[in-house]
Amino acid sequence: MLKLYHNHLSMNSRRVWIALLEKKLDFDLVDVKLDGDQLQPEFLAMNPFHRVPVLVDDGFNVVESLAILDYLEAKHPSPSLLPTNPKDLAIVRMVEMATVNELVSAMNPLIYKMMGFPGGEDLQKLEQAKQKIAIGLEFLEKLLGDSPYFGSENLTLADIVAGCAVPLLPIVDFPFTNYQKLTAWSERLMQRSSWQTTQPTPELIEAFKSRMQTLMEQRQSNT
Ligand SMILES: N[C@@H](CCC(=O)N[C@@H](CS)C(=O)NCC(=O)O)C(=O)O
Repeated sequence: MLKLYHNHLSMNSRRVWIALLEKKLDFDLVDVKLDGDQLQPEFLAMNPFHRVPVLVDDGFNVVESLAILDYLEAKHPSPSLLPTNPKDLAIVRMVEMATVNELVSAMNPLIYKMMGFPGGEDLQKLEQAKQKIAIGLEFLEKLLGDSPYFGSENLTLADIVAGCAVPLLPIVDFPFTNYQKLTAWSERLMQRSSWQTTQPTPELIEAFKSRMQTLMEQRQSNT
């Protein structure tokens, strides 16, 4: 049986969880509490970088969410989440990488502001982040074009990766309704049971915020 070590609030874990559901695979979910479980020797033996997700398949450990998605696709090719046409495949890879390397990193200052972290009110950083997010969204909107999903008539890995980040933007005070194609695409994803099942609840988000705030206060009082 496949085993996914994950955390319900981790966008990286959620990608894999959604892929497992979309492929209708049987798997066990193991919740990893990120205030220490990930530093335990048993977990470090699976992932020395102490991060979720980790997929364990019959004693074989796979770390790094994008590598796990590729592993699942290669091992369980049906239903396919990757197009074969070179241009469409390039679109999928561009969306995956631009989401991870550009968009998600640009979202961090907005997340810090939402969490009330020290430095989270740095207006210059926030403005730069917003500009970078806007560039990312324009890039994605163009790549989506008139297709229902990135590079395909059906769901792809690109939709899963971007679909775990873009729909969170309104939560960090970046509504994207002026990107009409992305808005319709995001609504399409939200209708899928895989997105509904894996959506973090508002209670979980609130609990996370207050845990992070306590941690920041503790850090400040120790300095
Ligand atoms: N590049 C990794 C990033 C994974 C990652 O950053 N996971 C975070 C949660 S979203 C984590 O486990 N953090 C705990 C830690 O760093 O100790 C991937 O895509 O799997």
